[in-house]
Amino acid sequence: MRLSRYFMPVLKENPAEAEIVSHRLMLRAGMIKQSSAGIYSWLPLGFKVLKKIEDIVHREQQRAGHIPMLMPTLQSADLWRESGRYDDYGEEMLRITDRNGRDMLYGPTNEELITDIFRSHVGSYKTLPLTLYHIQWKFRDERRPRFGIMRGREFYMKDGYNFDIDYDSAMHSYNRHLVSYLRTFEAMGLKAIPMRADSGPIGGEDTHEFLVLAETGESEVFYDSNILDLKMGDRVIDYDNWDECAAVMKEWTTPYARTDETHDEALFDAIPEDRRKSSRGIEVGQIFYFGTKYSETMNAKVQGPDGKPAAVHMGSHGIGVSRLLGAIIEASHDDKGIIWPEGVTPFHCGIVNLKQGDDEADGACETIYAALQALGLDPLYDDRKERAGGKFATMDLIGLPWRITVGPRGLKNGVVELTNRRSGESVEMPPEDAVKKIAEIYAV
Ligand code: P5A
Repeated sequence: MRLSRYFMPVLKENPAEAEIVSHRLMLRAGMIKQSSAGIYSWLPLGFKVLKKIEDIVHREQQRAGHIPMLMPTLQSADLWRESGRYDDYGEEMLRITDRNGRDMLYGPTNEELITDIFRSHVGSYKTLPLTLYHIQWKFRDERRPRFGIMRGREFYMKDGYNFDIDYDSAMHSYNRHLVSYLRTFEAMGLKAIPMRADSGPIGGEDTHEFLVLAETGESEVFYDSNILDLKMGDRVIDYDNWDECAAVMKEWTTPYARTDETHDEALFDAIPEDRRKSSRGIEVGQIFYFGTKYSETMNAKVQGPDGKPAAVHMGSHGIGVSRLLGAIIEASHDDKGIIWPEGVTPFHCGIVNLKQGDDEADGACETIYAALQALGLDPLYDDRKERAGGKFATMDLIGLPWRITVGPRGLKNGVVELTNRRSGESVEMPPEDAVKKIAEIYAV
């Protein structure tokens, strides 16, 4: 993309309404625009990162054997009356009446809708286990939408639902989700810690939240610092292997890690003092096992192996896809702007032309731009007639992990400069080597 033809309305001033750094930087980088309280338009740069995050979520879900689909945003109130949650959900639910006077709602979550789909089409335990998921907009009429897309009213969520014949199989689904979530967050360059939590309006007893540590987080968390050393890395996981998934679950849930809702002082005090940590965290995902809560009330039964009807065991599993942008920025920025991890960056690298209009500089930039594109990479070429300082400030603000700087002085010696956004380190090299280096980084 050529910046001169892109739509990236960068703000020079700090927007007064932004209380936390991620909100401020997303507004300043022209990624989002508020349309009303807690509801945002995703401008091209923000939309690009949202899609990158969504792609990682899809990839890891499908690796785990979960099946993608799409359910609507608007749901019939009748299904929620069946489960008993229509009244329970309270003021967070946006209720709508259609032209025929039918009660509808903008879905805050989809347990009822998926249970209805399941009971309409599945009659036998032989179809199980089954996990369906989608990534769809949700609406929760939060009392205090704040921090930009971090606590929105309209937000983008991955929500998945498992159907199993019994408790043991459902526990494997729970463990499998935990493993896939660990991998998902790591692929985004995030450390998200699973913590025993409270199930709230979704219900059930077993639930873990995934928290990214950040001062601006809304949750108070307590943990054993040993958990920070754990990593999924590139280990190969057989998602059908119950023991393997259970072992990962055990590894990650053995060190103490809880939110304030389930915090246990006695257990916490048993940890050696130097490892006892408390801080704030951003909840980027949550997994639930709630057994037959919905299958009983909504009569979602299948014929079991003994020929008798059995209510299926269910869980639901959510990732805050839009919230993740904020969480990543909170975890990865400096005083100049965002620093995107390579896995989610909107463009693979920036190209800064220090002297737009200079034949040699323009020519070298065009060659680099074309070479990167030919490799299937997506560079952002700042081809505007602007001062170098302004171009650097924009690149730093929008946080592309790599920048290639091209100017007449370097070109005289046959070199351009490759700069890492995080370390600030610059290395001079011939233009072809810079392209090769970027290709290596993104393994193309
Ligand atoms: C699990 C999937 C559920 O709704 N039902 C379907 C279960 N879980 S949850 O924890 O309530 O939400 C899942 C994730 O969505 C994000 N989230 C939000 N993001 C932005 N703005 C909000 N107002 C908001 N509310 C929830 C969180 O990341 C949460 O973990």
